Amino acid sequence: MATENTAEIKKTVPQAEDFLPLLGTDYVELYVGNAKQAAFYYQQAWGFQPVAYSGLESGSKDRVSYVLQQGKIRLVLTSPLEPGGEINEHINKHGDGVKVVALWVDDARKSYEETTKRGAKSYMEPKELKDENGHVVLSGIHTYGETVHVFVERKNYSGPFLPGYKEYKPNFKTEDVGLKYIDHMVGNVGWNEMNKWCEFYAKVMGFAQLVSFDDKDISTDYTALMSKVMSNGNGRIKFPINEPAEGKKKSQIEEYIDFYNGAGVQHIAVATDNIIDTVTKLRDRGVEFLYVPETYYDDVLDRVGEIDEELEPLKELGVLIDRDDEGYLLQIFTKPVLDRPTMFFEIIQRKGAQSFGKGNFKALFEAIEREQSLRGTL
Ligand code: TYF
Ligand code: FE
Repeated sequence: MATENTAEIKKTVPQAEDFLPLLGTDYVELYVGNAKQAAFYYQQAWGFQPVAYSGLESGSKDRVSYVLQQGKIRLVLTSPLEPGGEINEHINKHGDGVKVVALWVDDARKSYEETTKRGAKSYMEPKELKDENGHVVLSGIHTYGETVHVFVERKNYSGPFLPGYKEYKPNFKTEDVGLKYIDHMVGNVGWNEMNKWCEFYAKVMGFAQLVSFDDKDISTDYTALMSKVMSNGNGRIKFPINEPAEGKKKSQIEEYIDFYNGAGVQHIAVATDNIIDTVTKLRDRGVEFLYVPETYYDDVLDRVGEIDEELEPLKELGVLIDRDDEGYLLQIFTKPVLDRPTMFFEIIQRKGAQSFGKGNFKALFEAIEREQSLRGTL
């Protein structure tokens, strides 16, 4: 599951050798209350394709998981089949949310050793799983909140997902919507914890901060937050980290932390190479996006200059545009995809730009503020 995005990474600290080479994001696993219906949602609304299943029929007595895929993006939706236990506790505390950000590696044993010896807290000691399709090695470490990273070594495996899973073939299919890979995944952490978690990614995982052209330190009239972007050595994995900041109004990050009951994954940014087509399809299938006032488009081209796309469809959909010294990007954000105002998605199309849309923060945060206001949480 490699990402395509291997842009040159500007680092604050030059690095000698990458002790944790990452091939890409392997999968993202959500713990949810009803995996069957979540799987239906991600297939019907988001165009993910069925890949694999583990549950009663495959010999799993205590949990069920559906594996879906679109482009290189693999989602795993897991629910408990019994009361009690780690999954129920996670759902009770956080609602539905991301438990595992799995990273594809060549050597899961070495990944575990290199990170735990640098201070990572163990989640799963290296273990080998086998079936008729070969074997995989998995290991895992804790990160912010109750989120974990699982290292997946699958070079000796040819099955649909992992041992224990069988092929999942429901008798309905949806067209995909052109999603290609995970561009970045953002973590919200508690007050004054951003630097601690950036240091974790630097020290324990060998990541470096992307240069500060995109640092966010937003504490004006609108949403107050701070953010830094950490990236691994080859640039395939990018993890912005946000913390709340004191502002005139309640930070959207604080709202998240309140409802999630702690740190966790805030948004998953998925890349497309035709944002107009992708967002049109998503919207037609019922995915809800943040509303941007039409006035945003009055002077946007003065700010970003010429773009390949027509402005009218971008305006109609509410797609935001930003430029940096390498090119431009198009991005749009969904409303939270859960009842709690916690996780949402970003759809992004990069046309050279490797930044995160700094020029859109004001418009974006004002749109989020309008939603917070409707919820009475501003
Ligand atoms: O990932 C990013 O940095 C952008 C912008 O709460 C952003 O998508 C930053 C903070 C936030 C929502 C979006
Ligand atoms: Fe983002």
